[in-house]
Amino acid sequence: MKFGIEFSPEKPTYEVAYYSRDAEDAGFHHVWITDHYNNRNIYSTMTDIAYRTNRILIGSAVTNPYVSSPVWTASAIFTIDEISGGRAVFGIGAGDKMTLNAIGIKWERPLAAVKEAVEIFRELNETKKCKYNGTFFNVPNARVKKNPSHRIPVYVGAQGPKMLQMSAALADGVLVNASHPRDFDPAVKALKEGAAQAGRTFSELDVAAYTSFSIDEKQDKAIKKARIVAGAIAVGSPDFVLERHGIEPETKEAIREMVASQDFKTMKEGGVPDHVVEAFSIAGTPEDCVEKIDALGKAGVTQIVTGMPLGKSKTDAIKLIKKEVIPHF
Ligand code: F42
Repeated sequence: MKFGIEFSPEKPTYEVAYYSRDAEDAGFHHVWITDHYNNRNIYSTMTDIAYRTNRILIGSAVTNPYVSSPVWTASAIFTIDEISGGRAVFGIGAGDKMTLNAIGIKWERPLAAVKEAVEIFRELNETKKCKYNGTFFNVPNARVKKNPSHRIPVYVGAQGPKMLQMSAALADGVLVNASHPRDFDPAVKALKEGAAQAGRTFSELDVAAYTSFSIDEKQDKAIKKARIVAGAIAVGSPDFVLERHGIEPETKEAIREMVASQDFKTMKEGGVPDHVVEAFSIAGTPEDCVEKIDALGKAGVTQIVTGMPLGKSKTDAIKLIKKEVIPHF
C-alpha cells in the first residue's frame, strides 16, 4: 500500500508546501493538489511544493480539460517536472459542472474531453510534438521546447463506470473518490473490464482510494471531525450509492437541510449519523484506520489518499499517520 495526501490550496502556497514537507518526512509517496479556480492556483502551488521538498511525487488531483488547453496544461506539468527533478504527476478528471458553468465554460462530453486530453499530453510527453484531430480537441501543430526525459505518470479521477473503464485503458492510475470497500467492488469490476478491453492487466494500475480521512487517538473525536465532510459527500452522492450503504432517503434529506442552512454544529453533534460516516470516510483511532485500509487493500486498492479533514490539525494527523499507520504497511 502506498500513501498519498490531498491538499486544497485554500491558504498561501507556502503553507501547503510546508505540510507537504511534513508528509514527505512521514513517508507519504504522493502529494495531490486539488484544482478549483477560486483557490490558489494549482501550478503555482505545485511549484512551491517542488522547491521545498525532495522526494515526494507532486500531482494535480485533478485538473480538467476545459479551463485550459491540454497543450498548455502539459507545458505547466513539464515545467514542474523540471523544477522538481522529475517528480510531477498529471492527474485529470472531468471537472465540476457547476463550477465550470459559473465561469462561463460549457461542460460537455466529459469522456471524450478527458480521453483526448490524456492522449495529447502523452504525445507531447513522448515526442515534444502533437498533431491531433479528435472529436473534442483539434491540435494542428503543437511543439514544446522542452519535454521531460521520462514518461510522466497519468492518473484519472473517476467514479462512473464508463470513466473507470476508460481510465483503466488509458492511465497509469485512477483516483476513485471513495472510502469504503463496498464502493470498490463495482469500481474494480469496471476497471478490470476496461483493462481487459484494452489488452492490459488490472495489476498495471495504481488504484487510489481518494478518501475523506480523520484520525485521532480518541475515536469519538475522529468521528466528530469527519461528520461534516461525510455528510457533504452523502448529499452529493447518487441514490444508488446511498442505497448500497443502507442510507435512507430521509437521512439524506435531513443532512441536505443541515448543509443548506450551514448548520455545521448539528452535523458535528451527530446530525450526520455514524453509518454515513462509516460509508464515506476512514475515521477513527490509528488501529481503526489500519483496519479500514487493510480492508480496502483486499478490495483492490493500492494507494490510500488521505483527504479532508485529516484530524485535529494537519500536523497532528500527519504525525499520527507517520507513527502508527504507515509503518503497519
Ligand atoms: N473536480 C474538480 O473540479 N477539482 C478537483 O480538484 C477534483 C478532485 C478530484 C479527485 C478525485 C476524484 O475522483 C475526483 C475529483 N474531482 C475534482 C471530480 C472530477 O473532476 C469529476 O467531476 C468526477 O470524477 C467525474 O465523475 P465520473 O467519473 O462519474 O464522470 C462523470 C463525467 C460521469 O457522469 N461519468 C459517466 C460514467 O459512467 O463514467 C458517463 C457520463 C457520460 O457518458 N457522458 C457522456 C459523454 O459523452 O461524455 C455525455 C452524456 C450527456 O448526457 O451529455
